[in-house]
Amino acid sequence: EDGYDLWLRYRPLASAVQTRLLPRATELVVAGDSPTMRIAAAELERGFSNMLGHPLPRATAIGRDGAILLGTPAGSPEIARLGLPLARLGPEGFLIRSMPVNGRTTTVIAANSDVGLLYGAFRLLREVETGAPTERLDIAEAPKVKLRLLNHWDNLDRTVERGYAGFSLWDWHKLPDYLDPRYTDYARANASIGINGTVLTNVNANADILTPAYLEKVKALAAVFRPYGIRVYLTARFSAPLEIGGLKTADPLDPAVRAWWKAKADEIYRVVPDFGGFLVKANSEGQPGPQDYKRSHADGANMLADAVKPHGGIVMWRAFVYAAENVEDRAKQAYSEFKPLDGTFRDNVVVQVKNGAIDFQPREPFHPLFGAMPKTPLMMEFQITKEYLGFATHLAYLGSAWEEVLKADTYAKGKGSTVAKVIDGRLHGYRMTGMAGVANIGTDRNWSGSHFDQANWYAFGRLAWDPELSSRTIAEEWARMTFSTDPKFVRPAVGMMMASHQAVVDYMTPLGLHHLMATGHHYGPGPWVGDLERPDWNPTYYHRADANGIGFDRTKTGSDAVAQYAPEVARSFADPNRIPEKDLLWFHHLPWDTKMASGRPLWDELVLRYGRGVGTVGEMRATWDGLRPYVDARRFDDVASFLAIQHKEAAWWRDASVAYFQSVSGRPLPEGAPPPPHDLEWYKALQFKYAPGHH
Ligand code: BDP
Repeated sequence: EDGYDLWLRYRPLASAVQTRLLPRATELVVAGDSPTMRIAAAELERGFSNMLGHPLPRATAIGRDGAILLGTPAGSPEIARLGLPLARLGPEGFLIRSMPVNGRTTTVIAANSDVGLLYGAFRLLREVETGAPTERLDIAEAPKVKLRLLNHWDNLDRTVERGYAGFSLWDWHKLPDYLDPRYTDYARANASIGINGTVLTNVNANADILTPAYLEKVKALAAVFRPYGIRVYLTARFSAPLEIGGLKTADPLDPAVRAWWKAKADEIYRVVPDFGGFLVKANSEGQPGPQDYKRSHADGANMLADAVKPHGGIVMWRAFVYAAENVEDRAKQAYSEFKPLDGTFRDNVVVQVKNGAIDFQPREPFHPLFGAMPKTPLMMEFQITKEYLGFATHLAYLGSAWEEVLKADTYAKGKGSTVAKVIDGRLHGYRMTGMAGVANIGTDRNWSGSHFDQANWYAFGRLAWDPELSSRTIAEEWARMTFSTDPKFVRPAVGMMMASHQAVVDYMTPLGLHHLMATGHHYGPGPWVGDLERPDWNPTYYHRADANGIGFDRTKTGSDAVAQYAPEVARSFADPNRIPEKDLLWFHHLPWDTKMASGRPLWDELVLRYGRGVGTVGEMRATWDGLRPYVDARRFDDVASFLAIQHKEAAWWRDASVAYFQSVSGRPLPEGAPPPPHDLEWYKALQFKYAPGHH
């Protein structure tokens, strides 16, 4: 196996399980017809026949016990007669129920829409694939979040910004005439986890995507994705009116500019009638935006929102902004910029906020905007691709990292005001809800660059469907479907996954440190870097280590970023004795001899954490070695090789970081901590022309 099949492998079940399940899958009755229903039916046939080793015959009406019946009340009087409680399941929910129909035991999959049926079909297959019993099913589910989107940072030349899984899937040259079968497989995989939208292009946008020739290609992709319930979105380059429109300005209040975008939106919707809308990165890291014309982010977003509004489109406006001229702590800038704009956005604008205030660091406290914009829908942006987590070769399961953020309590409306409740809209009654994941997918045979990175794509979809799911449960589902349902495999594999994110945090940026990666490509350690043109690009800006101590003071005596959080949260973050140790140096600059919870001085603790991270990777390797009997040879070897790379690089991170911080602290290593094998200059001199993202 090469990993192409993802979690949809449908391998034959153990014969005892097959014998038990066969009477529950004797025939398939599809009540109605549509492209989406045909896909759902084909998936059930494929899944059941492969797993049961027996074809699932089609029938036009229920003729025997053990039928699977699929349909909507609107499309089938037979389903309507069952009087199932579908109303509260909305347009994308589904119900799976074991019940008698026409006197025959039947498994009914019902929904209000065809795409609900497709989700239901995938769900039933998951039950079977994970080894759950299917005799007495009664499952009713609806997604808690409306926009469940992948963001592809794919350039039109098919390179992928921060991509570690090959080139972009979108073959612009051969589109629209040649439709790579992979587009269908992509849509199928996404639909299986409930993803219902995809932004095809990089946030660092190219206006060419909005020209007629490209729109024809976009139309072809949209047609492939449509029956899978997936809509297409594009990034809008704010200066497009200049670049492809022949205008002299892109000022959002200029009537000619507004007319240009309106006409452009009309044109897009003529080509792709169910186009989802625009995602915009503006006035951030050199991208053009409304502030180039002294207008606000709301002015820019609202202009685009007005253009797509008549067609039912939306605008996702990113809050990832920080400016070179701005001397304010970078962690504070997005809040400072956006909080005052709360309530000034059109009703079809949603502001897309990264999980933390800096930039997808291995660990960040939740972004202070969550809970702070009750009148503006905020959607979550997670990064699935592992830009700051060792790229594809390091095993880091991100479900647990995302769960940590979603469970964080903003206290915006008192205790229990979790980020999950902001995102699913319950806290503020948002009219729009969403979660975006920066995709880790490319042309690599295994899609994600590594087998275990498939779990992050999977976990993203599952959390977008329900932000309160447990990351452990998700990991278990995934491991069962992707590798083996044998508990002797599942338990250790999931244990390894659940420990993996903390391990990376420990060997890269323990105790709340952040942004210590090497310049540009972010491959490997660079805590010593302090000479970049912008202060807030330098690791030294973030760790502030000197002979006395380390950490960024974001309390009142420092940048006071804590004040951007609700008072309860701010008080806890501001108090070095109350703040969780994992976030300590994010908010505090502390002397090296500060006593930690362990009783050790901060310096010793820091060095030990670095070592602990490396140690955990060693344990992961040992765990994986023990799983050889349960995994096919190719995937086993792939994972083992990557774990060996991770182990080597974890040690490199630890050694280089310890060498550097020791040069600053001037302290001896704690007992038992091995000295780095090379001196600091050796680590600093390393060059990586081959690192992905090297310019
Ligand atoms: C940073 C990436 C950069 C992205 C930026 C963004 O290094 O490539 O363009 O985020 O999210 O993490 O816009």
